[in-house]
Amino acid sequence: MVSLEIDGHRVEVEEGTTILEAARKIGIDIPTLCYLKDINVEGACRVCLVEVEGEPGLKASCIYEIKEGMKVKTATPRVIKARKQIIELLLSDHPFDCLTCIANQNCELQSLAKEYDIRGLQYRGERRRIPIDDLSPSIVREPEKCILCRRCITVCKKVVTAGIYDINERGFHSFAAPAMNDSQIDTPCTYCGQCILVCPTGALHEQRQDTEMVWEALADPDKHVIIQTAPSIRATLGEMFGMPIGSLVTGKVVAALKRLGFDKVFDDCFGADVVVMEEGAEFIHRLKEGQRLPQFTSCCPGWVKFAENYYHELLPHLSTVRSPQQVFGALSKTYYAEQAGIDPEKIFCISTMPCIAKKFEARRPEMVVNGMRAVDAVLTTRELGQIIKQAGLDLKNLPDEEYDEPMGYASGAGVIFGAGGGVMEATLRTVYEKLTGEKMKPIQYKSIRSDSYRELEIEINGELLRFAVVRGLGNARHLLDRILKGEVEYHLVEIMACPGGCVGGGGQPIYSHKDRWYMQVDAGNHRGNALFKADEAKEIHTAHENPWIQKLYREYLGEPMSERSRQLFHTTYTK
Ligand code: HC1
Ligand code: SF4
Repeated sequence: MVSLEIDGHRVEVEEGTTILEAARKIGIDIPTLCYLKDINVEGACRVCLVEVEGEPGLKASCIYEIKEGMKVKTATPRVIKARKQIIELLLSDHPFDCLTCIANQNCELQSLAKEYDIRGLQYRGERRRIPIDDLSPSIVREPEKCILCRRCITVCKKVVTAGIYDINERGFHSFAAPAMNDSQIDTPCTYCGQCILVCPTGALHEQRQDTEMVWEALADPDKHVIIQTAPSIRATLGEMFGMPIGSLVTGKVVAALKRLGFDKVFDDCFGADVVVMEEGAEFIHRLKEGQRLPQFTSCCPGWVKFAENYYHELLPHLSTVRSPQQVFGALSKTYYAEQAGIDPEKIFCISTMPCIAKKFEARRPEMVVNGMRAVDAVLTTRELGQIIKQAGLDLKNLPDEEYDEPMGYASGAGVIFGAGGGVMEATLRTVYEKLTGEKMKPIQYKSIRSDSYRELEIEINGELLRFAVVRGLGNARHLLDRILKGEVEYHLVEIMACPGGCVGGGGQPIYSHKDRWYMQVDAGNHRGNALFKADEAKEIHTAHENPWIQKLYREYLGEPMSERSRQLFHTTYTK
């Protein structure tokens, strides 16, 4: 251990700790616009300057390691003046459209300008002029708002392992972007949105065109507007209204959507239950035939795109079942239209998702059903929160209301899809019972819950089956490489692109916190636990026991993987 003094307080920390981390241990939060613990330790923004006794100049505390007996001052007139100067310099090359910026009131640069009482700009002059890239269905880049913190670069490189961004140009003209400043659509970006979660300003955000489409659809008397809510929304939307992380707001979300005027409010977890039926049947079929194993789950569009970009040879191993979002969309324009006696062309199906890649998925040509888009518009959790606010509704004070029939009741299995290991767990509950005739024990399926990587071995009918769950595309790459080298063998693998699963998705509420990504991962655990609690509160925990799913198969689909199911729900990826 090393002992030092920070602002007159003694502190003992491990060797190799930086001043910034040591200060945090005693409750001193040195400002930074670039630091992300273990991920982005670059000293790029220089806002974290401090004075070290006996050392010349000021030191960037996020990269400066402590030494025995060191005396640090984190808030002296010299330090404050230097930090102010750095913030002013950053502002001098910033577009200054704060009032209309997507990050307004959730921007770390704006917060620091306020904290440091910056009232005017001494440095005015030339500004960088770089066009916005808004060509992708999922992500928008506004490079003039880039403050060169490098967080997006390192998260994409180290956590996602896609390496989309780097610094373009030199000196004053620099900004973070794909090589040659290509549009995001011309890169192997997976649209996971993890870079959005760490961007300290409004330089990266989701494509917002769907919000307008939703308002227009709601106002159109010729449209029958229905909405499906993703599993994780119920565990995260409350945060947009000041509720604690992990608040479960299922009934309040329904109440808000009904007040907004949606003709029907349905649960995407119903779609997830259908996916369990189809994917479970597909797995049992592959297991019997010994074909295309391991089977990979395919409900995460970020992972599907990652596989298309980097693991082409594994595409035949992906489950052919579309995601719950798309399965639900397909049912809305066929089964529901038929049941409700509505022309499917008049149905406008909206989904609300914690994910920006879902916007891309909904627009994929593979997702068309009977010549129609299955899902017409996709709102992120953030966009949904905003729409609810625009309608003057305060979510936390709304009563709890119930989803509509016939696609509003889901089993607990459908609900846990949004949590770490949830898709695997939901599938195993049904597959195990179908193969053995017995219920799987909670102790068995709970062991697969994870925010990064977990394995499970179970003997089923005398055969040892191996399962793996992996969250985060960097972790996925590691596992896939091991599978390809023959170092590990599995029968079924769940991959979700975001750390913690959908609860950590790129469309979830963003914290204006100085270490955003870690905050988000932590939040992910609380949110995931809320979904597991929601499962516990349900009477039915398996998709095949959901009476509404039984009715759907009895009256409309026949069996899982029937001809109709295949036509509506199954696809292949060939890119
Ligand atoms: Fe997910 Fe899914 S769980 S992918 O994380 O399979 O986005 O919440 O909606 O489609 O159900 C996301 C969440 C979501 C789908 C389901
Ligand atoms: Fe990288 Fe994901 Fe951002 Fe694309 S969306 S640039 S893959 S972090």
